Amino acid sequence: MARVLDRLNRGGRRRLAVATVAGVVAGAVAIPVAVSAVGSSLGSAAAATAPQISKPAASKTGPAPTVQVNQVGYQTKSPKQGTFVTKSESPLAWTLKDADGKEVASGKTKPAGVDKSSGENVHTFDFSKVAESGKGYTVTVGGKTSEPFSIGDNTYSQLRTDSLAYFYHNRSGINIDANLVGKNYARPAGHIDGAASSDEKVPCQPKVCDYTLNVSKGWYDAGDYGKYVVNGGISVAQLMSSYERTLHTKGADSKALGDGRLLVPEHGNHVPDILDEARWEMDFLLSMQVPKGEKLAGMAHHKVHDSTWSGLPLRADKSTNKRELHAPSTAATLNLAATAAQAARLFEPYDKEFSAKALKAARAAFDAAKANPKMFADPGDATGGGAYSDYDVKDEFYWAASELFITTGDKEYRQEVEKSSLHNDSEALFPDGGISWQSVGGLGALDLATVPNKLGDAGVKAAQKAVTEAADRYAAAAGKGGYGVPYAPGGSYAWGSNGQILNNMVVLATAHDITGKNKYRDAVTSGMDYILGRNPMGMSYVTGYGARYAHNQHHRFWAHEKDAKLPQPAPGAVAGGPNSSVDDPVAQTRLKGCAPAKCYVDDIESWSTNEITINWNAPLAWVASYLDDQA
Ligand code: 9MR
Repeated sequence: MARVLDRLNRGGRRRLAVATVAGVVAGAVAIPVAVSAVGSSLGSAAAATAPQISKPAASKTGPAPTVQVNQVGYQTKSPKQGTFVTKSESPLAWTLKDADGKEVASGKTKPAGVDKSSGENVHTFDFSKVAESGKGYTVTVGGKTSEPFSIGDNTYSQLRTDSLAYFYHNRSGINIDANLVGKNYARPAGHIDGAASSDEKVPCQPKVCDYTLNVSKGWYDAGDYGKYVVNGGISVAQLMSSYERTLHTKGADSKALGDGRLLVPEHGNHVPDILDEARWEMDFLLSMQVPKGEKLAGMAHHKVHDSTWSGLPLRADKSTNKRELHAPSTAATLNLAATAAQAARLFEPYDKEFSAKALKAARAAFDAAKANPKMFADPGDATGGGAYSDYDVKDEFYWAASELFITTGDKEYRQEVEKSSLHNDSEALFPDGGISWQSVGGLGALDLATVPNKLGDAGVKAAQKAVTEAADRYAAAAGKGGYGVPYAPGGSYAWGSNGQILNNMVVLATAHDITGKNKYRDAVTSGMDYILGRNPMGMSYVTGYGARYAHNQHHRFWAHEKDAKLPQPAPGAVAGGPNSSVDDPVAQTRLKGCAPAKCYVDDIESWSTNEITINWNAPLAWVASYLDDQA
């Protein structure tokens, strides 16, 4: 295959991706959705459109409106719905006005009873019939008016770029360049050699190992400066999948993710920008593998972080905390196996050496995990960083085996996939609460269902059925309640509920890619409406998006609320959102007795409701990219 690639490299990049995808697994089944001629992902840097940095107006503050809409906007062809909080039990008149205050449409609300997630009586209204593009529309019901919103086809173009820029902003080990992000967001590299807190020669916690590793690069996890293989895994996988989707899905726009298009410093290297971003994390993940010759060679260290919790604000380069590697774990090792296997096939056209290195690491990791299937991270190991512990790694095994099988076609991995109790079990792969860093089996299933592989027609169809069954459940959840949200975790909202909802939207969107059925796309759209303002808080959870948006997220550098000289979170970062177990003191004081979808406070100290992380922004970016493709 190397020869084929050499030829294609010379022969022209347009055909490269097509040949490579077919070439990775000789004789792979073509997935029914993969009907597009794969577009060039490689628009030359010169021809590409440079990324635009958005400069949002300040968020409105004060009481939220009771007429709740997607404050960013509705795509022309999508359903357009909103929610009104009212005590009234009978239908009320609503009017839609344009920016000049002229009535464009009107109708009657539909009483929906008490919405369980908010504990409030609500009505819904529907103005789907309006398809005229414009800005500054508002809806008025019962004397109350919504925030303004647009109708149009570029609703999600900027969000696609901004949500991916989140990852560059949060890179470790590199200067964040003012030429790319503007001077407010620029900062010196953190955790580089010479810094008091460096990731270039990190020892283990006492008694864990006697070597040091260079674990620089990667993304900081969240508001803290920890780097966790487990959470890095799902995040980088979703970035890679956002790109991989464009290779196999009709109408998906790979160019928007291509060279010169996103906020990364690697413009002009002929590698799609989204892969450049993923590579920054992959290099880190690979560096966490226990080196050859050591007893646990092939395993991956679970995490690296500060030995104590630091306060905030704190710019990464100013940290003086000691960094430590924590013991290897089976879950981290399988995260490495899965993502390195996926990287091997995606980077093959661009960097064969890296692709081969990744595949070798993935195979070694899988073997090591099989030899050490029960090395679990200690849930109590949460000083200076999160625990990310997980006692059930069946799903990690399934994900890793799936990715290795897709990339190599090897019988050994096929057997691992097929013998797993999770195989094609929709409810186990896709829990109602959503896939997450702790529940990753669905990542394998999504790829088996959409990336060409050797399962055979019946095998691929069964994988697709597991996806569409899950999507049916999520779509049904969206149809209930007053907010159209595809999330029904049984009465409570999880830590990072917005990330969970976005993950459900990834499954719905994939079901739409597979079947073309609009009901799935519509549930993705209404999920995004929830994220961007049609929710019980009446606000957008994405920084810089909507008239009234979350802007005080828990972050050590974007800590404007603590220090006016520091910036607010950059545009395109999604807050974790309502968390009904309110796990931090600020939330506990301010949110006593909150209904699940109202357990949220936009305060920098509310780390359990208002943090931002890579694993919530990754599905946001995936979904923004999908939705922008629908326009
Ligand atoms: O997202 C994680 C959530 O599922 C867990 O319940 C929670 C408590 O263990 O931790 C969350 O992850 C945090 C991590 O531990 C440290 N970095 C910030 C993460 C987001 O809040």
